[in-house]
Amino acid sequence: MSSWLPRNVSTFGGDVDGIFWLIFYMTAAWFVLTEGLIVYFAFRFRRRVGRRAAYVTGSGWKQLSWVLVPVAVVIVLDVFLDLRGAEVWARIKGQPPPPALVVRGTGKQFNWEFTFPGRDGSFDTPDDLHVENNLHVPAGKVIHVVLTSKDVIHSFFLPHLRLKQDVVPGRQITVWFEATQPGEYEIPCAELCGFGHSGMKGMLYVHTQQDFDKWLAERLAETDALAARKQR
Ligand SMILES: [Cu+2]
Repeated sequence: MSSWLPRNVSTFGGDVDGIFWLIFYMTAAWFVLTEGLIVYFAFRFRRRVGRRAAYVTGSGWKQLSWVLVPVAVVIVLDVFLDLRGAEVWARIKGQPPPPALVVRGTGKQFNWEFTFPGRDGSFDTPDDLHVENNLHVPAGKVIHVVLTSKDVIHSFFLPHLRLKQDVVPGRQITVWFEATQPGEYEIPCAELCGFGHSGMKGMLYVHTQQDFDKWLAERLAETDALAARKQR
């Protein structure tokens, strides 16, 4: 069954999938039960010669209970689901664990721009590293992505990491994840943001720490070389 969903490579992905399957099985069971009863009753009480149709007023406890009992069961299941969901929500959206790396993610028409703080570890300094569309991170580390948008609403979506967050101009929203396996994973935009929306696709590259350090050192060296050439 889990083949419906992309492979989970996030530390909190199992919790999100747990809620997904809980909702799925609960609604599936309810669907089969109610549709089954409709079909059964339609057949059982079908029109027959010599049998008068009953006039159901819906008054009286016996008739009312056909509505009130299922409503009560639905409310109980709903509250149960809300409580389970709130637990997972609090774990993921509550206090994010301290980051090993902070990256800025800016949505614009029609791509993502990722900014790494460079050697000094702080943003808005000359050694900031800007990368179009591709986010590179080490595996097994807590990554914070500070999201915003330059123009319209976009949605930052990492399906393999079970992470999705709308990005809104004028607002900074920090999300976090910890990828468990190195690999290449798609970053689509999940909000219809204009004519270039479907082409708005980036990649998440999860490296081993060693490979990530190597990638970062190479990119920073490139930026240095470029800056030196400009000065000449
Ligand atoms: Cu979009």
